Amino acid sequence: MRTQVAIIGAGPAGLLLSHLLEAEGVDSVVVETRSRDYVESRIRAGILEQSTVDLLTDVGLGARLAAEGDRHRGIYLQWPHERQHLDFVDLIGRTVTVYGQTEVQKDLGRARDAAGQPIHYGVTGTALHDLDSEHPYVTFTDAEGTQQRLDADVVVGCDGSFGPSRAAVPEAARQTWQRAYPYSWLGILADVAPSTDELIYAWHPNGFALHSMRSSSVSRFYLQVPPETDAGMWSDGQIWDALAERLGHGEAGWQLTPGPITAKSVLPMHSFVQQPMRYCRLFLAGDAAHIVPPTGAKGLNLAVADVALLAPALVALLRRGDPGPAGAYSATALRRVWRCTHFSWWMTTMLHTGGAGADPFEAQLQLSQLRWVTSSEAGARGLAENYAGLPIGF
Ligand code: FAS
Ligand code: PHB
Repeated sequence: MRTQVAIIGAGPAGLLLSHLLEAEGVDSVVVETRSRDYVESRIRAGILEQSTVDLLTDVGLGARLAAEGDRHRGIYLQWPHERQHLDFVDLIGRTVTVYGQTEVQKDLGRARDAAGQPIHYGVTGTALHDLDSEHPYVTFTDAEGTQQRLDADVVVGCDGSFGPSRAAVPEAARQTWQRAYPYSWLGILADVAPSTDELIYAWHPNGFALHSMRSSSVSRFYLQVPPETDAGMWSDGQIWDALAERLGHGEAGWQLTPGPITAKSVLPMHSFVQQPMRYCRLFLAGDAAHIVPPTGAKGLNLAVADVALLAPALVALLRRGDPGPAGAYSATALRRVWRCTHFSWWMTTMLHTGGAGADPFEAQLQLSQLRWVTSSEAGARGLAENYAGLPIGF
């Protein structure tokens, strides 16, 4: 097989990249190790920044998003006896939208079907070759067990944190940074109407909690848990008790409504950045190049921002023979990557407590930061700009 762009990974980065390239007459082939059902059903991100919503809308992927997405003006930050709302519209004139990554994935899949996009699901043994030549190629075994070779002009690694693309960059040519946080998130999905109109990020001495949602009848929650936690260690009753305790803020009249839990999973919290995001004919986008803790709701949005930058760069390279934008891709993308990495670290360290071994000094610093962010317009605007306001070209 031959194509202009070989894309490894059919997550949001890979499928959106193929969509953006095709709109500019550049063809691609996508190879994906999982099944389509798996990719479209795994529960991940839930919040789209306005720049993500605007981009998806501009490229014809906004119909269901407009009909089913839930636009929010802001978020609540909370600590015992205090719940404060940050209104992003008042602060910076931008909003965020609740629309699950599963739905983004389905919209992308349908759009790629309509375009006749070749996507090979269920592949194994993906390997990248001759990336430092003018004729790179990818080999893999397809779902029927046949060895395949895909020749391309460029290869884009959109294969997330466990794919082969990161390591395809020679060690001497890459630099990585990582930080493991001393806690994880226990994420649950529940068939119950949210007990809040907008997301609640709650600091609590016993651990952080987040009340998010997926629709008017499905809620999404996260609990800070020790890093080695297994989802099976928590009964439904223990989960609801911990959520009620940490999300309750002592104000009369508010209470958390429990309901049937339909999914539980533990998400480790860590940061990872690999640079450069280009090596010869290989480009990296999305989680393949960077991972952020989800406290700042950045993961999916950062993947979108990467491909929104990479697609025009590849069009310039492959359609107009202009290597400039592709040459600038890594440095430009990394500016936003590090901004989002810092913001995700800032939100994470502000809101996660030390649990049993908590450092009382650290707790006072966190509470002081929360009081400042929710009482100072300058502080609140800083959070709003990072959470909802970074333009695509940042
Ligand atoms: P993805 O990981 O989505 O896609 C990569 C694709 O490459 C996958 O489909 C994978 O199967 C495929 N692949 C891997 N190896 C391959 C190979 N050898 N050959 C072919 N294909 C291969 N972000 C948030 O903002 N909020 C959240 O709450 C949140 N929760 C998350 C929970 C989990 C369990 C995980 C892992 C991530 C979560 N994220 C969250 C981050 C997540 O949303 C990512 O940022 C987003 O999926 C990034 O998209 P991609 O870069 O496309 O990577
Ligand atoms: C989610 O709804 O999955 C979600 C929302 C906000 C976050 C992280 C996850 O910061």
